[in-house]
Amino acid sequence: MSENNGNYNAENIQVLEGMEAVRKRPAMYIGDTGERGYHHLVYEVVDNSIDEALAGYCSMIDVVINSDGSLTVQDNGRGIPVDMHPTQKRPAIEVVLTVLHAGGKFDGSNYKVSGGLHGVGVSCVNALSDWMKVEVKRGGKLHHIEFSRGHVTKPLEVVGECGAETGTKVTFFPDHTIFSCHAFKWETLCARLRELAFLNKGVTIHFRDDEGEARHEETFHYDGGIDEFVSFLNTNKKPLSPVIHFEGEKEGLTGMVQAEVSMQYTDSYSTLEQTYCNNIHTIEGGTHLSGFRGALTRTINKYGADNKLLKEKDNLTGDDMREGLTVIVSVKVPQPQFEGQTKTKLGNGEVEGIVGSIVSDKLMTFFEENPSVAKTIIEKTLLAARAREAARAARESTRRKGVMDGLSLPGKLRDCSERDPSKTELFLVEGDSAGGSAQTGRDRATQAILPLRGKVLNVEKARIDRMLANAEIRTLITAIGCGFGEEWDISKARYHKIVIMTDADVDGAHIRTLLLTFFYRKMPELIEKGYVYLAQPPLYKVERKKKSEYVLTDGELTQKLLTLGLDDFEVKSKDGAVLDKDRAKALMTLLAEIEATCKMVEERGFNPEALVGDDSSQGSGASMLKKEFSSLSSYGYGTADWFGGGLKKLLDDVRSHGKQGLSVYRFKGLGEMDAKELYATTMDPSKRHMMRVKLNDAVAADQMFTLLMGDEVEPRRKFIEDNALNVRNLDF
Ligand code: 0RA
Repeated sequence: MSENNGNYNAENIQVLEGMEAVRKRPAMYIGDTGERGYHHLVYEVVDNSIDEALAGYCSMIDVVINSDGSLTVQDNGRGIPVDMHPTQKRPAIEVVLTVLHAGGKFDGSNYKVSGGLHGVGVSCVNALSDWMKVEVKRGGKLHHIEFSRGHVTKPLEVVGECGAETGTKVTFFPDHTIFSCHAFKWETLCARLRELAFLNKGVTIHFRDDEGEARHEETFHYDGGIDEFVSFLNTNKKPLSPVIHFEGEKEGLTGMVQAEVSMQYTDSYSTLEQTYCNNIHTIEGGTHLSGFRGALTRTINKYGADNKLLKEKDNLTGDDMREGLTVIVSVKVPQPQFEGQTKTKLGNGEVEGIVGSIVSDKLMTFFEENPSVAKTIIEKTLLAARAREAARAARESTRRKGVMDGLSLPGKLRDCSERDPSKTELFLVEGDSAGGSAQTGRDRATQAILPLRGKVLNVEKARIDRMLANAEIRTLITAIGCGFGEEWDISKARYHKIVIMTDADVDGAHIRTLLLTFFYRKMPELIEKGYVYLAQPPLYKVERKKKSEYVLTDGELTQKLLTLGLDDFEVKSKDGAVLDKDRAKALMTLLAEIEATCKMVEERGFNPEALVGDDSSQGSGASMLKKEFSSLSSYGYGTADWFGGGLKKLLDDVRSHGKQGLSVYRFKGLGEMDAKELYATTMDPSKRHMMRVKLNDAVAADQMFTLLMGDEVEPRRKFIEDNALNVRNLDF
């Protein structure tokens, strides 16, 4: 208890127990101690600043991943109170940061509408941080306090003046003995911070990464709020309506419920519905979503009937009416109830009616004022219904032939004998020749093979009826066993591993993307459940002294050649000092990177030497080269040593030395491997490498599939050009 100077009282003991409880059972407070929990710490802190913004006191939030791996959240809110807490006899800031659930405002007038998934408050973050430093600007003074693992290590003190400025700056370093994840991910935080900026219009969130190699920086500020969110989600889709916005508030059971909806129809065949309660993404939906869906169905039916655009026999379903729809529903509920498997389903019953009535009234008015848009939407809805009907009829007829229900499996499928799906794997193999090898080499008990011929249909551009008319797609649906559309049932999956096995070339990548598009759009639950995998066949076979070895990537091959090449080979720094093996290897790796970047820059029509020499040159190629050459300077070498040819020769010498007595063979496709080889390298569960397909960010995934597989050519061309720099190691 030394940190409390011995004078602890009953409250202090409670604090200690509270902080210890969080550290003993972290998962109970933040969900888990992996990647999710690690990032959750950030959301918990940011949410406090968002609360200040919602209360009207804060306009700017600054988030920085620091170079030491810690993270800072700074805002210009009122600042955490620093005066003495009336009963606890310690500064209020100490109470906020060390007492569970004391993060809220003390007077109780201001319910916490934001709040992370678990709403545990910043004191939990403190308990789970190796250290935390907090600075508060308030009352003209700059205050500072420090903690370690939830306990005060430097008591509150005034360290300066701040004039009229106010705000809070929290810096923390998560306790790595508690978490299995040890770094903040730019993409993960970016997605969440962008989302928060959309959901809380007018707030500026500035985000910077001072860690890693690439120093990213982004500012999120949207005066249009969720309307801009919808436009953002529909980038690269062709709109059929303007963005339609509804909002309103009504008294609920526990206080005022606010609801906001933005929606827009596009010509796409997919639907994107994202719902939020108190800024929390309710992935499993809930009463706000059902309220919206019900109102949409009622309104379209009524408007359609009243205006003779729909007839009784048209028999529209809600799915038909949501084809091509992108919608955000955001509600603020004083005491939200979260249900469902992942506690992301809103349960408060009264919210359904509140959202429903706001949408019904205002959507009807919109249709009446915009009859041509209403007509376009209803026509699309009718097309969706007809496609669904046609698909159903086709399904009926195939069912009679026993094709869709698994009774008769497709002829091309080489099934396994095991019937327990948790033990079985389905390999989707590109081409008949690889299919043959896979079929011969496989473990017949647990591994099934489905050879795919030619390109799979792009489902991004086809409605359900055309899709089901496609033989390859039908075969896939039957083999997987879960049915389709209205009949979908994940529990009928015949395999819990579905492995996409394609060649490591452009065609293979295309087929892989087509299959992923199909799974993501039409069977998303397979991806959510983690059933979809990508096989990782080796790129090279390396033989040396009659012993062969497989190499997975270009990077691995380079490393191998350099390691072998450095054997009895001396490398010196510019000043002539001989480098030890590790430093030599690091230098050679750097030279190989410089070589690759130069090559890429040249391929795009630039002169690498000129780019490096010109301080004003921008773009990713220039910045990569500049970074690489700045690393090179730690060996005493400069750009002249590379462009003069000296270092390039060194790299070539080491590589060719490494190649001596070595034969390197690059596989051109899976078909080149015989059955034994294919099994040993790519299919054998004890040796293979596979990648599980995960869905980290639904927004990014939707945009990526729209971009890569949709109609718009120009944005796709631009994407490929922009990203050409990132794929230099791939055979694109
Ligand atoms: C308690 C009370 C008040 C503000 C805050 C906490 C507060 C916490 C954090 C955490 C990060 N930024 C924050 N900003 C404010 C109300 C203060 C008042 O009434 O003046």
